[in-house]
Amino acid sequence: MAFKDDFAWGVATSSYQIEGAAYSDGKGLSIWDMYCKQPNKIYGGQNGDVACDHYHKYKEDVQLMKKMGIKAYRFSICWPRILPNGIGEVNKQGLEFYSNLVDELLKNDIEPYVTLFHWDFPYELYKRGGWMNPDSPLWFEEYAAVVTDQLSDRVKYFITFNEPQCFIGLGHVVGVHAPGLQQSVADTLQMAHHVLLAHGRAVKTIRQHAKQDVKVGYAPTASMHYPATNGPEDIEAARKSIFQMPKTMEGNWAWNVSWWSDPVFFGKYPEDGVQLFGELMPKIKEGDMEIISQPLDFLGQNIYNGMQVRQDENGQIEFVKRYDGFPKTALNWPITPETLYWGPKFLYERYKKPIYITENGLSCHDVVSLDGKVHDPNRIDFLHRYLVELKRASTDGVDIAGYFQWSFTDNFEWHSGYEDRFGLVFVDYNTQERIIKDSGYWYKKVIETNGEIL
Ligand code: GCO
Repeated sequence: MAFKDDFAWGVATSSYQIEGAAYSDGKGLSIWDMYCKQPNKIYGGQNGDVACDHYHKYKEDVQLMKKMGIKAYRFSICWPRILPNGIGEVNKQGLEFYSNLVDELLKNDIEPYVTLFHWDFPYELYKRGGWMNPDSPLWFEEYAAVVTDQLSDRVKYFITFNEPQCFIGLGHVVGVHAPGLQQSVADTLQMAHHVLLAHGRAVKTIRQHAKQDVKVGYAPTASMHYPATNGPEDIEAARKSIFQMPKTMEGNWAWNVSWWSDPVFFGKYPEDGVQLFGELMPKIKEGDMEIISQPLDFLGQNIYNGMQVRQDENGQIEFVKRYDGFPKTALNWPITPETLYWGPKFLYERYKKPIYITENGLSCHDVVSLDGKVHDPNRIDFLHRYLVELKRASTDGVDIAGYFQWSFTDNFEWHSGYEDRFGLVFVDYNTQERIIKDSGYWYKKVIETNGEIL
């Protein structure tokens, strides 16, 4: 059997990208609220103030999911919506929103997967140094406890962090995401260490506070390279290329797998990274690595693309140049379905945990056609190709527990604003009307047949 009977066929979103209601019902500010106010940061000067207005339209949205046969919904919680200052006073109305959403999902047989952090960091805590502050792991622990107390009677699946590679790398190294800073390697390594500690503390807290047997995981990202041929040398080169650390500190050091996943699963930083960073290494206190490596139930991994790799004549890793006219998405991301075979395979070999693909998808230039429908054959073709590869991985014995398509609806794509459409559901931002795209109906068939039609 290719996919397990209880395979979690899902869709994913994140709070800032869909909720809107940025200033409603006692919500505090996040760094994304503030970042979007700065000139020339976001495409067209756009922001998430209204986004898909999911905060008000969540019931309608759950009905759309039901219509599409969705079995699992991965969403994130806006930390300052429930703790306006990040710690301390709890905003009841904010909690209620998520509680109602969970009820609505369960009523419609959709399993909620809650991500604690998908980048909308509380502005009040940012003013106190954000992830640079050694107290930040404790802040996150407090937040995790509030969420678990409120939701774990009904929610079984929790994910701590989404893509630390991005909110540290793009937010603090490259500076193209909130808070838009370019900080030193030493500082960002220290922040990363705090994020990892926050992760570990949250895992512990979720288990302590949970009202039922819960499953806890993590959702990093990075490129998933794949071999040029099935020869053992090329396969080994691809494997190495995924887990090696960058050779230099130039550019975005945070864009890698091992720095973020080895500490979590093995309780230690990867040796090549320790060598590379030398005296820039963060301060590691006694007991830190133990906190960071709390046992997890699963690895979530966001996979979009990767490079083709082979071993050259000298036995070195060589990234194969893409041919002219290589397939790409509307955002110019390469289309590399093989990443959904080799990525899970290599990750499973190394970390030995059940894997959820917590995100995978593409942006297309979707339009509403004369017939009132949204025809997106490119998305169907993309998803089909990728899912065939995932199926192959599953058939080959990789323990794959679920797949979440990014994204449920079109939404606020960070610095690209609303220019790029990632949804299975089209959103008209003037009217907030939703239209299920052809790909949404296609995905429904995939789900109904548990992937038989792939
Ligand atoms: C990410 C985030 C999502 C994005 C999606 C498309 O991977 O960057 O998790 O929030 O919207 O990946 O870029």
